[in-house]
Amino acid sequence: MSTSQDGKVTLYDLPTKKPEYGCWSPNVWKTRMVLNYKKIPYTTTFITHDEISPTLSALGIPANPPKPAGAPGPPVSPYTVPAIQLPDGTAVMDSAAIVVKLEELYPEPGLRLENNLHNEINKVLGQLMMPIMAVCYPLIQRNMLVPETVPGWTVKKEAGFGMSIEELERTKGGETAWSAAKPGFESLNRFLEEHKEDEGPFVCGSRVSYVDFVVASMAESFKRIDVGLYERFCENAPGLRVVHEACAEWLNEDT
Ligand SMILES: N[C@@H](CCC(=O)N[C@@H](CS)C(=O)NCC(=O)O)C(=O)O
Repeated sequence: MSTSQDGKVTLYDLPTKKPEYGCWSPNVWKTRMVLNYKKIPYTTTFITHDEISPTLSALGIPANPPKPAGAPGPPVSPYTVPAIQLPDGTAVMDSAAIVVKLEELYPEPGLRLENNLHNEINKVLGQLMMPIMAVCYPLIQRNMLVPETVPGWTVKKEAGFGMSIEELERTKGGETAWSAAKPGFESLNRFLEEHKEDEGPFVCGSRVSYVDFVVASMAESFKRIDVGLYERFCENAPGLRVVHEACAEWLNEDT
């Protein structure tokens, strides 16, 4: 196992063709926000979709188990970002596993994982994102992906959706998607209200916890993918903008 020469964590992230941005993936933002918040020294290695499997398997990371047959959503890839390599050479994949590891190794400042709200909100966001994928995926394909990765990404996603990205957008995107997402937004709005301990801007009020990073990562990612997408989300869930803006200081470092 190779160890880091400089004592820094390595974060594996996805590049984008938008020159003004580094990180844009919501899942990678979750990890990056933890690193930024805890002020853990790190460097980023950007790897394209095609490079994810060879790079992460070479670090000794076991592959993700396949998604159970019939489970909703797109297929799970064997290797995904974020992944990190710690200074001692240990590598960890998956934002949920990474935050547990980083909280254990770098406990202060803490992220209140014991409140479990990050797991609860994942159910809410899962419901919300199901219809919105028909809006997001075409935008990701057009606006974000590095051109040489578009064909491979498209084949994989189209196999998951059982139709072309164009057909997905035409039949399930636009207003159809936003109408279908209404119950999801209602759940999100309820969630963003019901855990407040005081008037503060975070999910729990004035004290930040990891659930805020899950919310802010999604918002930041949408903003980078398409500002109209971000604004529409914030119109439907005004509390999203409040959490996102309250987390701004941990969204500064994106490369
Ligand atoms: N549960 C995982 C999901 C990670 C995930 O889906 N990452 C995407 C980027 S946002 C990815 O690596 N996709 C690569 C692929 O599908 O080939 C996490 O949060 O770490």
